[in-house]
Amino acid sequence: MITLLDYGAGNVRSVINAIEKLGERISVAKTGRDILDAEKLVFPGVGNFGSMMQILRQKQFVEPLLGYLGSGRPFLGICVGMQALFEGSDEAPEERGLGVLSGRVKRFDVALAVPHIGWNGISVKQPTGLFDTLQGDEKFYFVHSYHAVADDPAVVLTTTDYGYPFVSAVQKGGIQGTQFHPEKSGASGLTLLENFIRQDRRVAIPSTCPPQTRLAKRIIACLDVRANDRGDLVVTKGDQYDVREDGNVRNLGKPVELAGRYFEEGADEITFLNITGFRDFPLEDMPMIEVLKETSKNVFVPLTIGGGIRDYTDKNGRTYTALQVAAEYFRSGADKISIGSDAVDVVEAVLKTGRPTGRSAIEQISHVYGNQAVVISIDPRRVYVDSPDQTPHATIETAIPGPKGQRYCWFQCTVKGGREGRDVDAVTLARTCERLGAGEILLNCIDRDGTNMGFDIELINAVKQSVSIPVIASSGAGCEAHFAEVFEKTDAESALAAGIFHRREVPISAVKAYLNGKVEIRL
Ligand code: 1PR
Repeated sequence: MITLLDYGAGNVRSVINAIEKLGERISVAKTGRDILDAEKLVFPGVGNFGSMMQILRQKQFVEPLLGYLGSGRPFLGICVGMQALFEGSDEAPEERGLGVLSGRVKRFDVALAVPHIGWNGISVKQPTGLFDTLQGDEKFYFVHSYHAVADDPAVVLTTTDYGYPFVSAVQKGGIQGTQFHPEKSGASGLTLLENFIRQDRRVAIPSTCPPQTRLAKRIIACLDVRANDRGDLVVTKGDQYDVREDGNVRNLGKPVELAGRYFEEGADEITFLNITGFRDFPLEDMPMIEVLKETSKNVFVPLTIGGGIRDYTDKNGRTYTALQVAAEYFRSGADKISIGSDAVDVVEAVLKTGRPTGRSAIEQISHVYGNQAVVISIDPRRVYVDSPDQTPHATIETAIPGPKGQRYCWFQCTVKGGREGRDVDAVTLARTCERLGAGEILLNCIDRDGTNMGFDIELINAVKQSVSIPVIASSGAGCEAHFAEVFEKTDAESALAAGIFHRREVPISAVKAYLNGKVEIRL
């Protein structure tokens, strides 16, 4: 029996699902007594270090936790749950950590995108049962802006490189912790969790740990989901956002089934976009939540969900906040939420008044769940001009001239699935959202969507060069070479595709086989 410490933030469902998948029973600790009585305790932490410690104190969990940690029984802290073991964190300098390991948690100080998001390797430094039957060259899923700096090298179980080596797992007696998410790390992560659960594994250093690790470029499968005209929830796919063919919504499959297939085929992440979320409110109409719950039972890579994340008042006058919508998604198995139309409204308001309100969905959700949980989905289209002084927007000189031979363009943000253009450009939107607390940009492109022409390299470079958070290149992938092109010609951290995967034109495994040896990927 595993006891899970749930302090109420983030995606504990994935951890529960992973443990249950391994055939183990799990109970959620409701009181300090439950913690003290646990046989094996798992503490998944997500979000902000300060909020986590405050909630632990409010719930009077700190003393029981310290009691348990002193008992020598098995403990596994995940992500911020591992960071909690240290004395404190620069993320919330006023909050004390548990202090069972000496050292502090610091923000990444690197000339690379922060948060560190994606699949990276580990170098195991001391014998352990956690990696039994693994080779040591596997990659695990990370998503964090802060990392632990341990005073005592003897507690460092693994290091990972991201600009410099950082502590990616710790071990001291029965206490173990991983900065990465085993519950989101596919088959390797499940093996690690099983090794923890069984506690009877061969203690050793895996044979093929790399001396230096590398972050992989991610390949993401995207499922645009909506109800068709018969009311069934289907995965659809547009041509430049038009999802109808002969008057009917294209039906490319069932969301849960398709997500399961992509997990098996090696997708590094799966994104669901509720593309009619701008008019259907997710908490009134629950099928997307069910999709998420069902998917997360069998899919052990990160799940992002977007569509309809905004404040909302229903017909009875009841008001819901974007934070409540996001909370429901996280509870149902999402690791990240993505905000589209609402981000454009917020940025327009910030540009008008010159300052953030602190109350936008981006600010509120990132404050509670951490920046890494907030993705901004941008739906831009090109607007051509003859010269940059014809528009106040950020323009580029383009190698793809406009219909009248125009050599400059800007990338206009749209809302409501491309139906409405706004007076904001994608570069300004991305930069402003980063300032508000977004952790990643999902950069679609209406001009390329569904065309199989390849990614819009100029758009991706324009946005990527203006932010320091990771960028997901999206729209237009038509063959394996397009993925190589986007990683060679831009610094995008990941590439997303839909149509070619849904239509089985190019399997994810073929993309990875093509990239192997050219760019770092997770095989
Ligand atoms: O505005 O917060 O409610 O979120 C709605 C979300 O739904 C946004 O993220 C928006 O991008 C998405 N969306 C709305 N309408 C459509 C549509 O297609 N009619 N889909 C839509 C966006 C674009 C990509 C697509 C790639 C790859 N789809 O996600 O998957 O372009 O496609 P490809 O590889 O076939 O070229 P809100």
